[in-house]
Amino acid sequence: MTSVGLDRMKRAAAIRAVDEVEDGMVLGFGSGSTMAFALEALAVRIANGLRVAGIPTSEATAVLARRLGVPLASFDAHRRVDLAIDGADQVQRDGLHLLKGRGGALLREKIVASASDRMIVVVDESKMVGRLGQRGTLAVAIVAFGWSATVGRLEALACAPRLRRVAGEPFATDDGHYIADCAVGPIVDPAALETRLSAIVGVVDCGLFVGLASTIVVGGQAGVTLLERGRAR
Ligand code: A5P
Repeated sequence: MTSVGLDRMKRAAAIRAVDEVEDGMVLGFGSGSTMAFALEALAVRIANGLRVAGIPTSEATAVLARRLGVPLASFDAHRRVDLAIDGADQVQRDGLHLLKGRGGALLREKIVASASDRMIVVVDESKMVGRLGQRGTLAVAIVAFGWSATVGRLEALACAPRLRRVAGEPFATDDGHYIADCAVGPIVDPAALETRLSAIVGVVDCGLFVGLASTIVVGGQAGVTLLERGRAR
C-alpha cells in the first residue's frame, strides 16, 4: 500500500468520524496525521455553521487547528469532553484496545480520552491487529530526571527499552518527558502490562489505551467500517 493509498483511507475515515460531531459539543483533538485529516473535515463543517471547540492534545494539533480556523478549548473551562477524536498506531480487534504514542503525545491523549464521554478512533486498515505489540514498540513516557535509572528498571521487564532520540538528542514531549520505546512483543493482557508499567518509579504513562475507545472508524480499500464495543455497523 502506497502512502497515497493510506492517506486516502485515513481521509475517508476521518470524514466519517467528523459526521458524529454535533453542534455545541466540547471535543478532544488527538494528534498525528490522521487527526489532521479530521481537523480539515471539521473545518469545513465549521465554515458551514457548526459551533464546536476542542481541547488539543499537542502543540502541533493546536497550531494546525488555529491555522484551519477550528476553535480551541481548555480544561480551565471544561472538566468533561463530549467526544474525543484521535488516531492510533494499532487497534486490537478484540476489545478495541489501542497502542498509541508514536508521536509522543500519549499522556495528553490519555488525559483527554479519559475525560471524554465517547472516544472515536480513526485508523486505516493496516493498523488493525490481533494483538497489540505484535509489531513495533510500545512508547513509555518517563520523567527526564533520572531517565537512565528508569530505563534500567524497564530493562528488568525484558522489553529492550530504547530512549527515543531526535538528531542524537533525547526526544522531549510537550510536557518535557522522555520516551522509552519498548519492544514488548505481542501483549497478552494489555491492562496488566499497563498496571505493571505504571507502578515503575519514573514512568509517567504508557501508550496502552485499555477500554477507552468507544468507536473505531476504519478506512479500508473497500470503504469505511465502524466498529463499536460489541458490534459492527
Ligand atoms: C500521537 O502520540 C499518536 O498517538 C498518534 O495518535 C498515533 O501515532 C497515530 O498517528 P498517525 O495518525 O499519524 O498514524
